[in-house]
Amino acid sequence: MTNSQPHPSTAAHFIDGLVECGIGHLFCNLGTDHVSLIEAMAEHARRGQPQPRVWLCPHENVAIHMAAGYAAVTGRGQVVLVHVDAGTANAAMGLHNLFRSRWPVLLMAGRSPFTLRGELAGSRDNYIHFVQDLFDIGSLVRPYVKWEYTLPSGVVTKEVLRRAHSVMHSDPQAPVFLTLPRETLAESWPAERVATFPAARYGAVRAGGIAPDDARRIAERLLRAQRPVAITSYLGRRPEAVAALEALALACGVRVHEFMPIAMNLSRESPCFGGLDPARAVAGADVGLLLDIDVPWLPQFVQPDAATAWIHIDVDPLKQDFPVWGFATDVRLQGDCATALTQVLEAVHALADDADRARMAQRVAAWEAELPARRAAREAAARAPGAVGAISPHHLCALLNQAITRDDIVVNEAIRNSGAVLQQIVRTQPGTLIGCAGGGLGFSGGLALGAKLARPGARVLQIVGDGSFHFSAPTAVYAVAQQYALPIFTVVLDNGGWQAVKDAVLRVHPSGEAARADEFHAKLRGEQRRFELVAQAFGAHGEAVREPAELPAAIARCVAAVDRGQAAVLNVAVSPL
Ligand SMILES: Cc1ncc(C[n+]2csc(CCOP(=O)(O)OP(=O)(O)O)c2C)c(N)n1
Ligand SMILES: [Mg+2]
Repeated sequence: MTNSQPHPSTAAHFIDGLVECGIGHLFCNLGTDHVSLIEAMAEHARRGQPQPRVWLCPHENVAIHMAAGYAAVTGRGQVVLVHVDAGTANAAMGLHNLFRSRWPVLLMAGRSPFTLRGELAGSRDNYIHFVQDLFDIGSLVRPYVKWEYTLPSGVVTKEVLRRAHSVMHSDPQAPVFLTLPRETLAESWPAERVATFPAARYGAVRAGGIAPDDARRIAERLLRAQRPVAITSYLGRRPEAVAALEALALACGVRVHEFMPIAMNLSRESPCFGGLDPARAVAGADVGLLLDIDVPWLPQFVQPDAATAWIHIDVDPLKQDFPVWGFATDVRLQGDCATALTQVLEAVHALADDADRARMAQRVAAWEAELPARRAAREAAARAPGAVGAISPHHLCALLNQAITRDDIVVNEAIRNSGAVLQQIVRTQPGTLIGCAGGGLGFSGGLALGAKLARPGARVLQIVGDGSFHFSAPTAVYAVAQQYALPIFTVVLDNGGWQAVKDAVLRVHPSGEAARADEFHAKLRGEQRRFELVAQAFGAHGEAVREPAELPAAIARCVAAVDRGQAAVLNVAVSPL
């Protein structure tokens, strides 16, 4: 409320609406469109009124992924504020990642003023207001959101915010987009005209369980199966689902596999954990569970047995946002895996007899007996340290595994070295692995910052390819780490460029001209590749290692830096492409 305005501005109502939605953080990159919000925040602060905390992110790529990291760890949707079309365009790639990962984030952008001559407060007063006005700002992000809107009037501010919040939180979760015209934010409304919309009556719609008959039929099939398997990627986004999966796998002797996991779905120490190779999962399976997964295998390389019965339980089984999908299933059920698998387990308990229980226990015991050999194979893969300038990623990741605790969080953007990360850094606790289901590189810095903000007591280890590090807007990442004391530990796997691009060429043209010439246009090799200095420029501890023997001490120094509150970047020269 300013002297000239007897009532609070829409921007002030907007901040109150965010608080009513339980939004505690605003991940922001601001501009001329946000003037009334900035003013209202100052007024709120002066009056001691509650408002979300502002986290300034010098690049939108960081803001959008930081919000996503926080949402991934807490399960609570977050809000990002960016500048008109320019900020929206910068955030759009991140929005692709959030959409594919089903992370709930409300992206908001201001709109250029629509009045030119001072007709209303907030009217155009700057050159850029003419060039940043476009017909269809939503078109920049429409493929990546499930709801978009423009705030039409301050009087509905809280209704629109609640709607955005409830839609993004409803299953399957996804980002939403809201634009805020500058004059609308500036207009004032008496408090009694701006109604409140409580979650109790306007809140999200969550996926539930499955029909009891379906649960019973699945239980019967699992009890009859000789070789039941499950494949998942994102079931572990709900920690409760991890316990439900483990209990069902133990009760029914189900081998659980992952393909492209973006969460910790089952403890890697569980006897039921079957690894990351879908070819091994499908071979000989008689009953298969597809649980919260978008791509269970690559059909060009993996063909399941025709005789396998596939049961698909997923918060999003239709995959409506995939133009083609193409995985044949016999039973398709939409539901929350934590609830559905608990229902199936209860049916199993009701149906199983002593003979069933003994058979399952025997199957699990056989896997239990394989655990030492599995550990030995993992250690063997990590033993050879590699050479100077060509350090083995498995060796490095095994050392990192020793340096962190089971509750620390690993953010994986290791691309072609993801196998080493997933195999050597043994995750056993729900919520300790964050990957990204999208294909937009440069997500891990922001995700790591968001995870650190959400769980300050955990170390957050970001493992990122050199190419992906370039995409992550690293100066912005370490600027945020410094400004807000969010000490993340980044390990850059520098293999001299884009292994993924080289591998892609070789898959399609294995003995073509590019292979013969060894020219894949994938090498990034200037004379200096000092990723650690980028971070040092913004107050982080930075080290580079080319010599395998120097790794343990370097890792220890980085961990010590992180533990005293300073971000750290370890730039490791791994086997080059
Ligand atoms: C924003 C974006 N641009 C380009 C690509 C295409 N792309 C996929 S993987 C890759 C290389 C990644 O390099 P790096 O992070 O070093 O991992 P590596 O392949 O070396 O393991 C590129 C350029 C992409 N996925 N996203
Ligand atoms: Mg690389």
